[in-house]
Amino acid sequence: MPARGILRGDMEKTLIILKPDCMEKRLAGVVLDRFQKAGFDIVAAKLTRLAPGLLAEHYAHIADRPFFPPLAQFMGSRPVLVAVLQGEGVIAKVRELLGPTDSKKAPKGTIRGDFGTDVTVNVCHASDSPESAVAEIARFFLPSELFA
Ligand code: 3AN
Repeated sequence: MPARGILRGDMEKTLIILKPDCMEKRLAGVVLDRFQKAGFDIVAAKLTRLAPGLLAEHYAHIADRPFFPPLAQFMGSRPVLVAVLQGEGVIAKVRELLGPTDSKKAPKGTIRGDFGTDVTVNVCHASDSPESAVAEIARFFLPSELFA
């Protein structure tokens, strides 16, 4: 077992959002279990309802796309579980466990392939690069809220 606490504070981290469909279907435990079974630790977590301003910031890279308004409406439709996962290679591995953005194209055995509906209703968001992980974690958590 690796050392805990401040010794692991510089280990790779990613931000995940268990989306409204995941919460409505009561799949939070199942999805988190897959990440934990892959060897990753939960180092921060909270339940929150995403406000329009926060969604505009989080989805700034797609804010001009026609699918943004329905996506923002969906993401703000009920409280979501936002968490930070930590572990070696966590950013890429979590994306691999999720499968492709479009749940219909996601293979069985991936989280979206098993539980997702389509490209919008796709269970879980995860950071796609080290840069976005840093920005997204800072968007949702204070440094003091990370038990890294
Ligand atoms: P990902 O979350 O897999 O990194 P992004 O960042 O390209 O995907 O898109 C952000 C979110 O926007 C996706 N999770 C998905 O819910 C939604 N989205 C992406 N592309 C489409 C699309 N063509 N139609 C509808 N929703 C989309």
